[in-house]
Amino acid sequence: MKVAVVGATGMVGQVMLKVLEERNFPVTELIPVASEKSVGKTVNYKGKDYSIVSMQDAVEMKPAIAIFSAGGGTSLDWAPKFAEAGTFVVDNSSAWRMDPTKKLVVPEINANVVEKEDKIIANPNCSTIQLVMVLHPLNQKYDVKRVIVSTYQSVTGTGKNAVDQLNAEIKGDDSVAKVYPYEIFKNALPQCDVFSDDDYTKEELKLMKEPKKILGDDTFSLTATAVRVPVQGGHSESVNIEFENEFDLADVKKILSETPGVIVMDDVENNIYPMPLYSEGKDEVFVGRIRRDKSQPKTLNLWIVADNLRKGAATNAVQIAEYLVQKEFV
Ligand code: 11C
Repeated sequence: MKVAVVGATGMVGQVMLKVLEERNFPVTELIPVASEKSVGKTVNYKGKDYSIVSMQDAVEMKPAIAIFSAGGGTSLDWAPKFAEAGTFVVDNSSAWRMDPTKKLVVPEINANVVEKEDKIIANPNCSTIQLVMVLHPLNQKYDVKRVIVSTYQSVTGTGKNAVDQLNAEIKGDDSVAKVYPYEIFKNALPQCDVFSDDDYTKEELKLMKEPKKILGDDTFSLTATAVRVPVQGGHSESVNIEFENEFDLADVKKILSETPGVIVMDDVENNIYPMPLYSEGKDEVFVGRIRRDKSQPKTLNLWIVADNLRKGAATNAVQIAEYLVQKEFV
């Protein structure tokens, strides 16, 4: 089938191509799409070079699926044009996520909400995906009441220029343009993305809104502080979860260890816990440091880590595309 990857030269786009290849997605013709300045250049997919085409040309080629990772503005402008041409769009930007007419999907949790008529399907924010992969099974069993999440987000979440900033600062090179308002090396910035009028960052607002839509449950509350740290890849989250019901710690660990896509790494006697360095390149969500919050009843602390470019972006998007194939929507 014809598959377009929009934003094919970007960090997420490159991982999308890798994930499509690794998972042997049934691509018969790849249509890489990027900005005008990249048109005519090539990207390699399964050992073959494919020429990058413009948006308009890609729409006219009528791909079955277009996986977008090219920013919110591009998605707002172009996703409807692909959809009108009959293409299913899986969109990795924030453009459509909270639109009530669009589905926001983590396949392990709510793939069943997708219908054939849903031509534009939203992929959640990276820090949301790893959070809900753990929250969902626990919510089903113990009913989440309130979540407090603090993130430690890697620079790949910002993009290539941020990786360049970190690497330049590590080398003591001052010539590279700064993406962040401050140095990121040897630092921690309590700011991911820009601030909104209410003094929360956009990233925090995504974390506070998207989980309810994915879980189809607005009965719990959620608050977030998102922090950028000098880590190259892999987002980490310290999460405090209060439940409506009393829980059993061994059962919590059992539930999580039986959740597809989640790996429990929790053996503190042997210093075993998830870390971003070891999540890089992996598709699973890792959870550890699972323990009771001693300050109040029915409350749990845990630590979640995942590769933000894989399960947090490309892998989840490709899984949505796989669901469309599985349901024979394409
Ligand atoms: C970050 N989570 O780490 C962001 C990157 O809405 O898809 C992804 C932004 C998004 O800064």
